[in-house]
Amino acid sequence: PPPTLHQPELWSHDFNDFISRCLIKDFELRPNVLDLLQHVFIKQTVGREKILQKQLIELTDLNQQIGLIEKTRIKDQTAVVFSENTLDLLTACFFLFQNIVTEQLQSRYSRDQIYTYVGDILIAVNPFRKMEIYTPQHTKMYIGAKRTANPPHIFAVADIAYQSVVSYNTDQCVVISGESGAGKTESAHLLVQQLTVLGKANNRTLQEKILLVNSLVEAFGNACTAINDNSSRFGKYLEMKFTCGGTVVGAKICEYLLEKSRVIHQAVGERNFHIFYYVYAGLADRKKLAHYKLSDSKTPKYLCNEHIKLGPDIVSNAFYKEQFDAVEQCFKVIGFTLEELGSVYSTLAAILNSGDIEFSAVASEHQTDKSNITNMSALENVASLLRIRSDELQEALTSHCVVARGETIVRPNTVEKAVEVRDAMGKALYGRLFSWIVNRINVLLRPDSQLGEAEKGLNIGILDIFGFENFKKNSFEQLCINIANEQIQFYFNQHIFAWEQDEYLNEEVDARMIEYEDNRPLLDLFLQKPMGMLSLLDEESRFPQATDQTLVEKFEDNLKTKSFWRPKRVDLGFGIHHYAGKVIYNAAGFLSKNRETLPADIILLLRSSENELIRKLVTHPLTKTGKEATLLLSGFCGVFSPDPTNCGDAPYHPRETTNMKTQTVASYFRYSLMDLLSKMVAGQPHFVRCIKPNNDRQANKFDREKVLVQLRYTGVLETAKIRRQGYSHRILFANFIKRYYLLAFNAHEEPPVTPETCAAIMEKARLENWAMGKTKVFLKYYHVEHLNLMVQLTTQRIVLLQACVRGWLG
Ligand code: AOV
Ligand code: MG
Repeated sequence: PPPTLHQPELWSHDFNDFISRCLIKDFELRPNVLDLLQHVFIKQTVGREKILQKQLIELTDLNQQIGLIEKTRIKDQTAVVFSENTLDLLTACFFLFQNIVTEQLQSRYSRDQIYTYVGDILIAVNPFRKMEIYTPQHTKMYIGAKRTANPPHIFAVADIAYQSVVSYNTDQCVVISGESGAGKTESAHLLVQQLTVLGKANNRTLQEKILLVNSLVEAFGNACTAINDNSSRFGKYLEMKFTCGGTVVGAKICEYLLEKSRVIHQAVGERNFHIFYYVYAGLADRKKLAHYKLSDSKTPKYLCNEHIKLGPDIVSNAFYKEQFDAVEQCFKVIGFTLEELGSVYSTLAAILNSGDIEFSAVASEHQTDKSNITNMSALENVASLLRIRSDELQEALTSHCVVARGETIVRPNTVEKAVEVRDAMGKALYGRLFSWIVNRINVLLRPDSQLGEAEKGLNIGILDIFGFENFKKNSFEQLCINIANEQIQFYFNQHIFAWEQDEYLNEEVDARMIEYEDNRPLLDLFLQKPMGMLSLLDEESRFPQATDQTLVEKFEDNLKTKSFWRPKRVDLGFGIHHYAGKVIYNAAGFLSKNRETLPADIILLLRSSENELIRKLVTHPLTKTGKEATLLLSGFCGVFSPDPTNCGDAPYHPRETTNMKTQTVASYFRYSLMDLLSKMVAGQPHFVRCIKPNNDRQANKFDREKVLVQLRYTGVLETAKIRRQGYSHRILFANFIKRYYLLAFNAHEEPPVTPETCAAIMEKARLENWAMGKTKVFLKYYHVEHLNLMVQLTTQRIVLLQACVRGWLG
């Protein structure tokens, strides 16, 4: 019997499935109501009463229907429901739908069921505590199991992706999304954990290495923010490589948009990248601080920030020491040499020391402010760690070259300018070190060159980026992070809604189009050329006289949309209405962050280092393939060469320092997004939507409002709808007939491959509500269930008959 709304226990497995069954099988009238509810829910009604009123009138017996629902569900909102007023009715609908979904998630959450399927999407509500659901027994339970055989789980997603790789030999990709702190990174770890088991890495070391990769990269790319103690400050696409037979043979990481500015500055209550603290404490523990020119009494400036005094806390922190040992162990297992490790530590120590270089102003004869280094010891430390000459470093920090009428003139740097150069060096060194580590890992985990192309060809990619952020103060970094999330949301929409509907159009199937919140206009607002926000930013970055103020004014003059506004009384402020909510940004520092120029003198100097790693960081493209090299270079070296492709080995010329045609962070960002997308589009996607149940990182606390907002903006509710209304199974005529012809024809018959044959089968099976395309039959999941059951029965009957006949004859 079909379930009813009174049986919440039946909701547990897949509440979307439940809703569809209730609404389609039980009460014929209900889909209309649900449509309306979702419409109301998505559009938020107010201001559109007229249109909705018309739709309401079109629905027959509406009051009766609402009444029906009222009796079964909305107990405490009776008054609203029975009002004659349309808007009140709609409000009631709104409450109803919100109740159904959030109640469901909440009741599951309270029973420690953090996972729920909505259609083929997995919703994961962050438990904020250790769960006993990732044990080896669980791992086993989900291997090759039918989805309905076990409770929803992240391991099941790993399994589906894996089974698809093996059965269809096509690339797969798992897209994990959710706001900051929702649990994306944890989910990514769990997926890798399950996939290494599934991939039966016959070589245990490879399995171990792949498992360690995440921890290693995250030590360098994650940091404590106001929202999440282990917040990803870069985007990570981890590809696990499989043979056609399903054995894991290697892995590869692509990293995106590391938030380098964190090296030199952290917002209130936030910290630098984890690795700095680990190394500082770890080296102190091994009495090696002096060797790396660090001191435990004087905390490096880049690690203290005005608002938190970390001081000696760092060196005595047992957790940091442990983590240092763990990171070192990761490095070693993955295959880094001791020499490389030493260079990594030196580079990190050099960055920390560089933050302590200070400048003071001295008047020069030309009345331009000159700067002097006031603490030469810090300068000496940096030079010795980087294995470069300290006098040259001093020169590169305090002066720059300009070319005028063919002559090279040395100009002094103001204190402000010198500080900028110093910080730019720290950021660049860290960013390049990070990329070098990632690239080294990729080389070490590359599939064996002995394997044939076909043997190392299949990928399961796992995308884990920084989540949507909305802090008290939001800067350029938040804008980039949020645009990236906007792009992922767009991809989700395309996949779930747009492409599915395209298929209906192509096959000329009459399916109702689902309305969804299309964030395309917003992406255009950011990415369009030449009038999008990033283009405007780049344009302004090219004017030496531009300021952050002129930039915001430029935005205001050119971005004429409701999604952009200037809040009153906020200097340099502008607001964006993102898919996930409204964010107020502060444009202070946008231009300099976007230009991010590292003077050529510094590059030249670093290229003269006696340390091989330092030289590598500034000389060669880090990856070999053409496109990747171009991407990396456009981000790294573009400053020196307007044509990024000839950068790596091209002879360097200091004259190019004054060339304003620089590659900016914004343009690098744009390339990276495109690159990421091209990877995602190449595989079949699986979606994991992480939900944060409260803002306090507390276990067992379910803030309904908070969850509801996330469900709304991620489009989960619309997904439920398209999964219900859409045809989840689309089968080519030939395949359909081959599988089901027994239901309408004799076993020895060979019916022609035509739509008529398919229709005959469906009619014989007494099924309705299916659709016929030009090449495929479009079915709902319950049609397939029914057809399979019938085929099973028919086959049994035939076998029985044959047995009887054999009995008679024999
Ligand atoms: P994020 O990746 O989505 O944020 P994380 O994966 O770092 O979020 O999760 C934040 C914290 O939530 C973790 O440090 C854990 O304490 C907890 N957590 C998440 N998932 C689980 C789970 N399945 N079991 C137990 N605890 C969990 V960001 O990277 O900030 O967007 O940029
Ligand atoms: Mg993360």
